[in-house]
Amino acid sequence: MSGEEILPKMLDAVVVGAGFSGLYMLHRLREQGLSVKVVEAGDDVGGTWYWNRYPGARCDIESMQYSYSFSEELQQEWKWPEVFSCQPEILRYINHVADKFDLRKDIQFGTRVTAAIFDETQSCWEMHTSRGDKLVAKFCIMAIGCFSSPRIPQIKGLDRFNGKYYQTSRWPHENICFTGRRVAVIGTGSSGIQLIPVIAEQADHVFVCQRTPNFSIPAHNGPLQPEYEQWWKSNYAEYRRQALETPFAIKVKHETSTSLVAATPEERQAELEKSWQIGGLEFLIYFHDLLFNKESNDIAAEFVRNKIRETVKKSEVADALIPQTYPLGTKRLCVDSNYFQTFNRDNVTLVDLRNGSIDEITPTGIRIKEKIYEVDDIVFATGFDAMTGPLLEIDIRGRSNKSIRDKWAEGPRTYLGLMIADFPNLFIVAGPGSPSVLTNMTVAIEQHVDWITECLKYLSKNHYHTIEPQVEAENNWVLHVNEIANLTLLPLANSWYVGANIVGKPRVFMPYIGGFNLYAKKCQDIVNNDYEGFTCT
Ligand code: N01
Repeated sequence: MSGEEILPKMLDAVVVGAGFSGLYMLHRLREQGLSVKVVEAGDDVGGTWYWNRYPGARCDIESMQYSYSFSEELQQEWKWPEVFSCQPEILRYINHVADKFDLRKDIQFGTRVTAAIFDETQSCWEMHTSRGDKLVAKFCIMAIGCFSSPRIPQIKGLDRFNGKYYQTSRWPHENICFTGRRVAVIGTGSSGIQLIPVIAEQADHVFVCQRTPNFSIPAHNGPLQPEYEQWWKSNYAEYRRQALETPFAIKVKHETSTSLVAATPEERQAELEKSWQIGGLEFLIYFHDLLFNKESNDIAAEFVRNKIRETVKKSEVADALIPQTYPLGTKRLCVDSNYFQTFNRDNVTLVDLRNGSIDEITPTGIRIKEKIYEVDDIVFATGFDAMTGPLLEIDIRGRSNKSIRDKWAEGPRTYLGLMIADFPNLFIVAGPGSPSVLTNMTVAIEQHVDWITECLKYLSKNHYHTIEPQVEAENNWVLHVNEIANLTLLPLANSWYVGANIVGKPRVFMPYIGGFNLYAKKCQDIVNNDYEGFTCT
């Protein structure tokens, strides 16, 4: 034995993650004839939809839009049973895609990338995994999602709890039955708001531990009507194209030019009611200025507060459920099925943590000051270290061994949310600085994956080995992302958008709120200008 290390075969690309982004990235790169390997932490495809199996989990974008558009055959053949699909249906769809395009053979499951180091001498990325493997590739594409770094709060005593505890984003694969059990749910974000009504139907009693009340709009979900499905399928490409021209990458049912501020009280009420009946996230889009104009936002927020007052029978419970401290939509707007109605059930108790936070978990329950809530199970719906968390968990090192953790110590810095200066040939899908989480994710993902694919073609055609952003272009983009955010009401809330849910995380508005349509145009303009702001060597 010579003792010399045998390096693995150099691949064209390693893609990290086999969710919506990673699968489509693999498909596109294989089409180009590139050698690609996908490394996925889960034991199967699906990403977010693989992990988040909690009861009630569903998408808040209509499935006719929250789906791939790249294959006409796929979008014509697939049948969604409901308007807003539940997690098992979305996972069934993703599995179908993986099978249809024969994607699994290039995916290594049950493996986490722990480090990615750029080798300047070879201009390649060396990746290390939790299984001790080493992979080497010219390009590294992080398709690891924005919500793959879950958080459970450190509460004293959890290790001594005699019951069972669960986390929404690490839900067991077997069916969990809460019949006859007393359950505490901690957290009332999108996950908690979807989960609580379902658990309340089974459990003996549910204690909902709420730290900050949330605005939520009814989904009005139901079976997908054949006429509506046919309407989409009869002109799918055109409707998808129309979605691309909107700020949220969503084709909405209706919008109004009515200004809530200028309208009479009767007109306001009528328009708000119309918007409420459409429901879901479209409530935020129906009026054009809710995220910019505080007066307009106040009117819409008060309308939602009144809906909560009308729905929840006990006024003291309604008052505790009403958000008062931030504008509507500045924490991610929730979309629900019977959330506020659930508080009219005798087996549901709202525990308002503003009157005292959880001091301890005892062997039999949750203690807040002197009171112990005796429970059999605890469900943590306590969120994620969003957007940056998944990237910072990996030891990523670029030129001169520079660490992304050091580079992002004051907040994420990217050019277009796609690439990072000093980290050549490293791409991020839906990263911080891109519109991603503020849009229909599947559209944002396809736009990024297509951009990356075109970029690799360009490099190959021009015999370049590396591409990376120029520092000045990156600085200007970071500035632009912040300036645009500050024109809106969004930075006002203590949301995960600004990292406020993670102790010590720098307060920076992470996604790009300038609109998907403008963003996509900017990306294309940069390509048309010979990859302006990038250096290729
Ligand atoms: O997480 P969250 P999520 N003690 O961060 C509370 C997407 N998503 O998983 O607001 C007590 O929103 C925390 O309180 P506060 C979507 O983009 C989409 O629900 O920080 N409570 C909050 O109530 C979404 O926005 C879909 O004061 C504690 C909750 O836990 C994102 O994922 C479905 C606490 C966390 O809410 C994240 O949603 C699900 C503590 N120590 C998720 N720590 C759909 O498509 C935290 N909390 C529909």
